[in-house]
Amino acid sequence: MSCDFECLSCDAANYKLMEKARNEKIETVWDRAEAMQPQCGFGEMGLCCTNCAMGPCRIVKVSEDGPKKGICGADEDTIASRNLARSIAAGSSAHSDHGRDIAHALYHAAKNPESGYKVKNHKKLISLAKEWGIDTENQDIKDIAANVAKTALEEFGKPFGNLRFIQRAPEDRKKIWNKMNVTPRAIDRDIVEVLHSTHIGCDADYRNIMTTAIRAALSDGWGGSMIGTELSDILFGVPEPHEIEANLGVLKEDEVNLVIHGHEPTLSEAILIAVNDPELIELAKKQGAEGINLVGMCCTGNEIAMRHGIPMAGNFFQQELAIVTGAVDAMVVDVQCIMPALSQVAKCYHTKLITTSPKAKIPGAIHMQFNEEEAIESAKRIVKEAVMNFKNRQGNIFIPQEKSKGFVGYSNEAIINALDKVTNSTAHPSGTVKPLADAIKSGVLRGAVAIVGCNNHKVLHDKGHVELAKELIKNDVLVVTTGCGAYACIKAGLMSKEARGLCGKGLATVCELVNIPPVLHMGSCVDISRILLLLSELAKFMNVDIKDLPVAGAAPEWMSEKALSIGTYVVASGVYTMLGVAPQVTGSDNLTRFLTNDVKDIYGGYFDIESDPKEAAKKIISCIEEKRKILSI
Ligand code: XCC
Ligand code: SF4
Repeated sequence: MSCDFECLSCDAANYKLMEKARNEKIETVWDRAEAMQPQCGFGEMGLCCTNCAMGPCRIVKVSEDGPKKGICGADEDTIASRNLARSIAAGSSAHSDHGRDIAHALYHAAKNPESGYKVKNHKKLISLAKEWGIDTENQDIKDIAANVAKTALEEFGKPFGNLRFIQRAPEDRKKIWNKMNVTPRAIDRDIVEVLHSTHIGCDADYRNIMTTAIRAALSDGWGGSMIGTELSDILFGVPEPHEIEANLGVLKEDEVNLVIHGHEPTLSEAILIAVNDPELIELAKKQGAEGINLVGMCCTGNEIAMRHGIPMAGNFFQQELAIVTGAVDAMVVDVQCIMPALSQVAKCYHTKLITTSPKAKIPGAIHMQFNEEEAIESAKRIVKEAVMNFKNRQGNIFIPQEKSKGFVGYSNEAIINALDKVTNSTAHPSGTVKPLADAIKSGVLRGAVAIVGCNNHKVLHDKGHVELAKELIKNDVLVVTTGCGAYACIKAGLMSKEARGLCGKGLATVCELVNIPPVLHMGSCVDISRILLLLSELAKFMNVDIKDLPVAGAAPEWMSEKALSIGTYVVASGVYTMLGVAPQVTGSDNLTRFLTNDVKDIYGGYFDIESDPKEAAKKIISCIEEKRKILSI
């Protein structure tokens, strides 16, 4: 590696492990990123097409010479927009398929006692059933749950009409979507349409390709992701604030360490029940361990942290390093963001990498199918595998000391509750966003920004998230966060109550009064649907559209197709969105201008690109102040 570890990550927990990896000749994501340089210029600009077997075709942009069209005649705009649209569709499909799995689990909870799942939040179930016109009078709770699950599943492929959750958006927003013909219809249909229209010889108009892509992205945010979040809350409970520990220091030398990594709470909730099984704990003790230590990684870690206070071990770029500690007895994974490299790393230690989903098998890993039909039983088999591996630990163990404390689990319900407690509830109907609106209107809070997304070697690990969050809270901007951004923030201490010391006066006062940290953990990346709903409620309350609110989105270290889908639905929902890494579209001037400029006039939101967190903060703050001016607040 050509530089010290400090220029690769700003998380000190990683340095000794990076050194350990180097000494033990373990290759990590940073080594592979270095070996990949220089990265392909055609790909970087979105100008390589492999959509048919006449290709690959690539457009030469950097010089006068070389082809300017693909063999079929597709130009740079067509090729770049088709590539982007397909990525958005893939991202939307990943989130939405997650939502579908939750809906299936809810159905099993209702109809199949063998599954072991139980509906936890009856209130939210009944309220959603009523919203969807499902009969709740004198109905058995299980029948209501089954009907809600079935109705949710129908959202994926219904032949007519639009998605139900669209009704939750402000009227002006719905009008824009209708006018632009992007109102999502059925989730699968909207995703399929992107694949169809980007097939060779179909849509060649970049603006129209983006229309189709935007519809598929909205199908994610206001469809698949929202179904995932709402039904997870019904099944597993609405998140509430918990104080937890985060970073690789949560691994324990004397306990069986089971890292759960991936996305879907259907698996992690079952694993959580299994690790508390007295027989398995006894078995762990027989193996010489003090107990079983369950910790989370990536979004699935967010899910069980915010519902159960389980420690968050690390984000996307720490998955290999967790194994390099030598103390992980099993890493259990389901879907998304699981590096195939893990099986190579695991081979060098005693760690068992256990895949559980038919959608994500990895050569070299052990596959133990997780069945929702008998969730708890299959989770117990997986946990047993981890427990029995404890005795195989080798001598080369190093667990870093670094861990931070912070509060996680700020669902919209939790945020509204926290605000309700301190404001005079006779002055406003309890359970509304009025206190939040008041704080924004009065200027005590200048606005709010969601910092979300992944890690990417193109940005120093965690720095994009942490520096941006610090700049914003210093300027009285409330930060909410999800995904791997949330890990970065909690590890840096920004979710502790002490972080108030880093805030401007207004935000510090609000945090003090409401007893919240200045950076609020709102969950996993499907939970960005919570943010959409909060914005929607706020806009309706203030009698404006989402685009008028002094808010912004930021994905300083994004890398996944899911992040592209998120960014697109957030922009199409009216929110200015700052990216720390440029998307692979810059080869098309028209498409780049469309995303960073033209969409503003249509949807109100638009993309901006800035990799320096301080500069990004300046731009975001000036956008927020501009909105305030227009609102005369
Ligand atoms: Fe994956 Fe969701 Fe990105 Fe983290 S933030 S790297 S998508 S785990 Ni969602
Ligand atoms: Fe080339 Fe056109 Fe085929 Fe793409 S679709 S590979 S541009 S011929």
